[in-house]
This record gives sequence, structure tokens and C-alpha cells, in this order.
Amino acid sequence: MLEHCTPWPESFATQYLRQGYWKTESLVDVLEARAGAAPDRVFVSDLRGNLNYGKIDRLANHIAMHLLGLGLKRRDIVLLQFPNVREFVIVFFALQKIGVIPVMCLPHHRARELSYFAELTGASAYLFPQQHRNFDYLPMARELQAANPNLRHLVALGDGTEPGIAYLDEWMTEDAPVREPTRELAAHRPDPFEVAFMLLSGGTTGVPKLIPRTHVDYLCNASECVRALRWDANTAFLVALPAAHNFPLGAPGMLAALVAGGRVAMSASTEAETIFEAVERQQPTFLGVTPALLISLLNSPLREKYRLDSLRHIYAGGQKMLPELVEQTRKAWPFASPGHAFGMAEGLTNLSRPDDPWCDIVETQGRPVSAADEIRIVGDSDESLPVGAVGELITRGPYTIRGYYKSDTYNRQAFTGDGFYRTGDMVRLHPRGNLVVEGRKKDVINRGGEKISAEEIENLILGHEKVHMAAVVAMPDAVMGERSCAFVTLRSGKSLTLTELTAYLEKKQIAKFKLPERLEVVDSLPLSGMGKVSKKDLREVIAAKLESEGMRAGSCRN
Ligand code: J2J
Repeated sequence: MLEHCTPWPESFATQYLRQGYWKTESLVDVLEARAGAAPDRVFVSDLRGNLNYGKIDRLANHIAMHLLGLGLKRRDIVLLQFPNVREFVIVFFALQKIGVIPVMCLPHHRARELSYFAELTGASAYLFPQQHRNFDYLPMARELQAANPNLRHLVALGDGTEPGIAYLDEWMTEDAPVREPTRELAAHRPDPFEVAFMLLSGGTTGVPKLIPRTHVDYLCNASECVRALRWDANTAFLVALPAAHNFPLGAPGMLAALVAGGRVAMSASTEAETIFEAVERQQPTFLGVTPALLISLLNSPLREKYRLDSLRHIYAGGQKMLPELVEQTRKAWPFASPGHAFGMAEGLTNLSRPDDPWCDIVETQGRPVSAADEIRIVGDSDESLPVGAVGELITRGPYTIRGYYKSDTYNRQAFTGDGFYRTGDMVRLHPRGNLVVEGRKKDVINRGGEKISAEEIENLILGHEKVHMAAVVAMPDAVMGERSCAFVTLRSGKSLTLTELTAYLEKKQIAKFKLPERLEVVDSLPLSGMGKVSKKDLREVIAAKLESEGMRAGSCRN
């Protein structure tokens, strides 16, 4: 396994192989098997049309040859930051064909995050869109390259003439004269037990952690999702959330659709109308969203304009879907059954099952997809709690990592001595065996499914010359579930506004969703018995304040 990753202990690996959870098979083997068996079956559709398995496989071979031509080789690490376009799938598989390991960056990551990933991994290439949601990636790419000499290659989506940039459109024509790919690529095939890609953690620490996922573990994850959801070749998954996120990528998403021999449809953005149009035109059967996105779809006046009845299932995950939202979804779209995806990029996927009793679908977040997933619900000293009690969920299994990349010290905290991953999620076991998420132990703000590490933002705020102390906490929000609120104490005689703070943080070039949406300047921060800032108190303060403001606003209107 790649250096600085934690392999599964030999005894577990042998057992997972013997029991068939792991198969000696890479993502490339699965794609080629599907392309061989049914080359004309559609694998990817978008508003530009359909691409069948054969074509995706040939294009991936073709692009792989170009990547080899750049000098990329097995075990090289690259940053892949594509939005939801067909090239995401093609380039992802092209990298797999030659064993190059992409870090699955999300489109909203900015120079600070990307630079950190590049430095940590020694990435040798950055693959990026030129423009996405009004942001120009090219200047950022140049900046990144200047700051990270390892980053030798810049590969942009589309075409262009900038020197020093390889343009993907020039590589996309299958007829371009490249040497016969299949024979040459045989020498570069990945080892199924090797890391296939790295996902980004929702993060509780100052910097996001990288999650190495191997071919065998991810294929196990995807296959178990396929089994739990009874997907088959008729399943079409709509990728509406950013494709590089674990949910749409394969738990359950694109790579699970591949395992099932099904199809993925692509929505270019999370705008309600774009999603509705993608459903009407591409006829997916399965939609994966966050509760926040689901609310925006339900609230959209455009809902009635489109035919959405190809959908059979609408699963929400990333944060808890509340019972009212489950009920509302079924009422709005009676042809599609709602369900929960309670997953994590580190591994464990919990899903509602299509035949779960309705009250379980309303009240619980599903259960692990694999019989080999070991879960425990524990108290503060890792002691098992009685059934029904709320405790931290810890887990290990054939597709849950044993350690983050290059994080020996943090790994000792994030995993138990016997290899269980501490999820930081507070759950209880429902009498019929599903899990109910009751809260969270980890210090993150879950903004509509996007995780913000409080520590990361506090560290940045503390760099502001006027700030003395800072604590970032979640404040309740009807749509996003949570938004972030920064409490600060200031140096004497200073004042600070949210606009000033935001401008300062924007200069740090971080993803926009991490910016605090409210600033509370206080004289002091409440301390807990241990002398640490009491976030619990701060959460209560801001929740009460919001409520009283809401009531005042209400009484004004009356
Ligand atoms: C409550 N909390 C949830 C849910 C995730 C499918 C779906 C989501 C993710 C994901 C994923 C939740 N109810 N239904 O990888 O394959 C919170 C928990 C969890 C953290 C993981 C998938 N679904 N969460 O969200 O790595 O706190 O993965 O530990 O981004 O999101 O975040 P992430």
C-alpha cells in the first residue's frame, strides 16, 4: 500500500478475501468487464447526450495514454477538481487505468486548501475546470504551481492556448493519433489492493485530512450498497451533489451504478431547475441529495413544470433528514420513496432499505450496508452502552479505513487501539436494528451537509490583529440545518464587523461555505469546568438570540 497509509491487519485482509467481501479486482477491471459484456449500454448521460460503456472505456484508455505521455505513472498523486461533467468520469477512469491516485477535490476548494493537499501529497499534476460558478481557476492554477514546484502539470477542461497548460478537449477526440492503447496500458494496470483515490474528510482538525480508499475496499462499499438497495442494470443514479463527494461517487453513486451495470445521469449544478431538467430529460431512477437541497427542491415553484416521475427513490444524506421532511417528500412525489444515507468518506455507509417499514424510514437513518461492518455504541471510556442508549458510534469493517494519510499522531486519537474508527456521531440503536443519529461529539458545523471544522476557522480568525479569542459554533437554520456563527473577544479598544471579518477570511482563499455567517462580539467567552471554552453554552446563547429575534420579527409583522 502507498506509503503513509495504514493497511488492514493481515488477519482481517485474509478474512475479507476469504469471505468474498474483497475481490482481487480493480475499478479498471470492473469498467472493462462492463464494457466487454455490454459495450452499447449507456453508462453516462448528460444534457449533451449519452456515452456508452464501450465509449467511456475507449476514451479513458485514450486519455490515459496522454497522461502517460505527460510522464505520470503508477502511484503518482494528482489533484482532480472537476465539476459534474462527463469528463469527470472519463478522466477519473483514465487515472485509474495507469494507477495514478487522484485527490478528490471539490469545486469550491480554493488556493489554501489545494495548496495544502499539493504540499502534503507532493502531487505532480492539477486537473481543473477553467471556469465554474463564476470563478476563474486558471490564475489559481498558476499560483498553485508557483507555490508548489512538484506540481509539474496543469490540465484544464475545455480548450485554449495558454502556454504550459494541457487542454483536455485536444485529448478527447478518439481519432487523434495515439499509439494503440490497450497493449501499452496493460503494463500500467493498478494493483487492486493499492489506493485508488483519496477522499477529503469532513474534518474536525485544523486542516482537512486525506482518506485513502483502495480498489478492493471501495468496490466492496459500492457492491454492498448495490445489494442493500437492490440496484440493477436498470438503475440510473442522478449525480446532483458534487461528483467527487463520497455519496455521489459511490456510496451509493457512480461507482455503485458501475457495479450494477447501470447508468449515471449528471446534473451540472445543484440549482433546482438544473436538477429538474436533468430528471425530466435523463430519466434517472435514483436521486441522492442533502436534506438542504431536498428542501430547496420542495420549495421551488418550478417543481410543477417538470416531469419527475422516473424517480423511484430519493435518498438524503450528509446531515439528518428530519421526519417532517421525509413525510413532505413522499407527499410531494408519491412515485418515489424517500430514504436516508448516513455515510462517511472514511467508510461505513448506513442506508434505509427499500422494504423497511415506513416508520423506520421516517424515524431512523438506516443501518450498515454490509454484514461485515462492525459497529459499537460506546461511552466516554469506550465501554459498550446498553441497547437504546445514546453513545458514540465507532466502526471497523472491510471498507472503513484504518488510518488517514500521513497522520500518525491524529490517527491514534481518531481510531481505537483495535482499529475502530471514531465517527464522532452520537447515535442510538432503534429496537429493530437501525441507527438513529442523535447528535455529534466532534467539533464541526454541518452546513447543509458541508462540514466546517471549527478549529480550522478559529485558527484563521485568531490571525486577525483585532481578535483576542475566537470560538466558532453552529447556529440552527431551517434550511441548512446549521450555519456557523463566530464568537470573538477583541483586543482592547477595537471593534470588528462581520463584513470586515469576511473580507479578511476571503483573503485567506478558503472555500466560501466555511465563512462564518454571523459575528457575535462578546466581552468574554464562557468556560466549562475544565477551563475550556464551552461551545455548548455558546450554541445555547446564539440559538436563544435567534429565537428572540425571530419572535421580535414576528411581532413586528403582526
Ligand atoms: C446525520 N448525519 C449524517 C445523516 C452524514 C452518504 C451520505 C453522506 C455522506 C457524508 C457519505 C448523515 N444523518 N444521514 O459519505 O456515502 C454526517 C455524520 C458523518 C459525516 C460524514 C455518504 N450523513 N452525516 O456526509 O464524509 O456526522 O460523508 O460522520 O461528508 O456527516 O460526512 P462526509
